[in-house]
Amino acid sequence: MNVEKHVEALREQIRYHNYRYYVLDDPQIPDAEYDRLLRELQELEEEHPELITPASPTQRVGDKPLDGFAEVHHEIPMLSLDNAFDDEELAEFDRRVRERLEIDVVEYAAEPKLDGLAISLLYENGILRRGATRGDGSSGEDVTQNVRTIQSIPLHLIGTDFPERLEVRGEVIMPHEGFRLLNERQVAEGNKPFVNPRNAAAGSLRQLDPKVTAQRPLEMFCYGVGLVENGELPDRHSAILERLRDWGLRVYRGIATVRGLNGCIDYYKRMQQARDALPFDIDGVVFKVDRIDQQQALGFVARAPRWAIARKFPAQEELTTVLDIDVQVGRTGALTPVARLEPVFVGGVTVTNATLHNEDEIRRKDVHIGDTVIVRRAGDVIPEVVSVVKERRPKDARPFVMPSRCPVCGSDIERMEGEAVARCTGGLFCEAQRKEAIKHFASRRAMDIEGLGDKLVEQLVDEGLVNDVADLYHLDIETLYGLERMGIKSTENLVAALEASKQTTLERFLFALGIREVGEVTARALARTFGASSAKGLSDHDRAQADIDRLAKATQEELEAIPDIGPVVAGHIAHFFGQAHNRDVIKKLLDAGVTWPLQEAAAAQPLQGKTYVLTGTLEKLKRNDAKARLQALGAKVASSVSAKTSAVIAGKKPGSKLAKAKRLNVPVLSEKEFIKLLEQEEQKI
Ligand code: 5U1
Repeated sequence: MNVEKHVEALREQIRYHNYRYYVLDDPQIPDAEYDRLLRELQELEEEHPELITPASPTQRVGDKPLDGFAEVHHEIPMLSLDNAFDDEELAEFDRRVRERLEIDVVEYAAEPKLDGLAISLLYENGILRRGATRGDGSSGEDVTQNVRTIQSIPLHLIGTDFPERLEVRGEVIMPHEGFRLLNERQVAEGNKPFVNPRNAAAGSLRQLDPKVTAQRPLEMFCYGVGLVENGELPDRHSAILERLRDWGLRVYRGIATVRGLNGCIDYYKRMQQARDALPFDIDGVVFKVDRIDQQQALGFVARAPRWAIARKFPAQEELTTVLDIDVQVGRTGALTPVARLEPVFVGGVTVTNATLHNEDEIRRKDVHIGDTVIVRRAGDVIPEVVSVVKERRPKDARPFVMPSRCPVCGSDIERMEGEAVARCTGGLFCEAQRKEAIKHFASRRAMDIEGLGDKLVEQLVDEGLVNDVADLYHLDIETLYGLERMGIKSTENLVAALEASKQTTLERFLFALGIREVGEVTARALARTFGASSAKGLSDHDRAQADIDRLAKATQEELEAIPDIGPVVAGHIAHFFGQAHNRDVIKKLLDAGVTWPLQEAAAAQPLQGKTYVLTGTLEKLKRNDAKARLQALGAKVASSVSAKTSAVIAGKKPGSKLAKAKRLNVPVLSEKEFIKLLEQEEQKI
């Protein structure tokens, strides 16, 4: 094959794999193979620069920053959408459509309404020529250089049956995870974080330097067409979207066609439920009359079509005022400033408090008592203050001052260097910490004491009936019956739940103790190491005590040898068991009958907490077998290399992962070394 043909064949393959990855969400080849194709193309283009075309997949990022954005006139205006804020308004819309079309039932295409930035893409003969913002609907800004950097936007459509000129419209968004990482980077580099993913997406697309945009995790979903010249499109909106997908454009998977108002309401409910699990923000759903001839018959009013409507979700952000700022003390003594708010309906509930996280966050957001703020409540996430509307700050607004003593127990407050969190030093002397420790102990993933809710814990501590977690096991019917909301049935149930919780597992027990930074994963690793010491001839009680004693005596070094445990966590564990009162409480718990079964160590997983990445071809092992053996040893197998990767296993013809591993100083194992590791670790189980 001559070079030109080879270059074109490579581009076609890359285009196809982009399509599999971004549009179908179903990659056909591993990342390493894709990287190899791209590298091969890059090398050929370096050798033959005359073959480079703007639509080549290597040419996404232009090298010259712009002085400004040129204006783009939209030949077909980019309309906006009318909104329906409740089912009645939606019913009104459906009634108007039916009356105008003189039909009984309308078929609608139903789509999520993505919360991003509307963009128009112009393709000429299948090649991306121009990307533009919506602007005021009749003219926007030319952001071609920037949209070209978005991987889910094809530079070249797939196939041949597309119109000669085709304008595709859709939304550019930033997914949550990318937004979180971007903001972490912004803060680390001393820049202001973005308020929400939409602002981040808009800010990223309006960068004059495309290299900056290329670093931003933007994605595009298409929802319609504008200009169409010399080419046929299907006669239904839903089929047009299918066609766009065939040409390599990304269209949201969950688009449906529904019948009539009831179909619309069902779809709305489904998307509302799905909303919190989606990886990006949506602020409603859009219903469009599906038949294009019916759309044409309906036409437009002012700036919106008569054939479409956005049914909006309840807002997740609202304005309200900060009445005061209190400080809450958590289980580990962490002090969290909480804004007491003028009640506001947001995200479907009335919100009266919002977390301000810590002192630095208050400074960064510059929140004063009396300020008007934007409050956000998304899904089940704790409401938070997003930002302050500075223009509305009243003259008598007061800055927040962090107390120098714990507001609950009066102990000193300390803030370690490099930590954002201030802590009460009172430990279990502090009533707030005690209450939180008991709530955590009883919680579902810890000792799972059903019926011991937060309110009851507070009552038990307030009335002096429970001082530490071990006191819970001395509660009886006489003590509990008659407390607030404790009738005979709930009392009996709670006593039974307390009894049942005594049979637990070592990992639950260790998690329940609430040792700082010992979450479930660390607790499991500790249980695997220290569970079921030498059990011969010991009673359940003594064996449990022996497990604890072994853990309590573990040196910092022994602890750090456990996967997932570093010096800081090892220090917290040693500190916890170094405190006599903690050892006393554990003894009281075991004396009360808390115990766990013996078999825990049987399932030891020596590579727990480790992550491996496989690259290249293994000669002796099948890749799936290698993966399964690693997983059986407790290791994770990841598809990309990061600084946290424990090692990269490099077979023959390794891909770019090997280079990345070297760059990040991640250990690299040959197949031989890898097999040795497997055999060595498998002997341990
Ligand atoms: N999903 C979707 N979002 N969205 C926004 N479809 C859609 N259509 C729009 C807009 C502004 O406008 C057309 C109906 C004109």
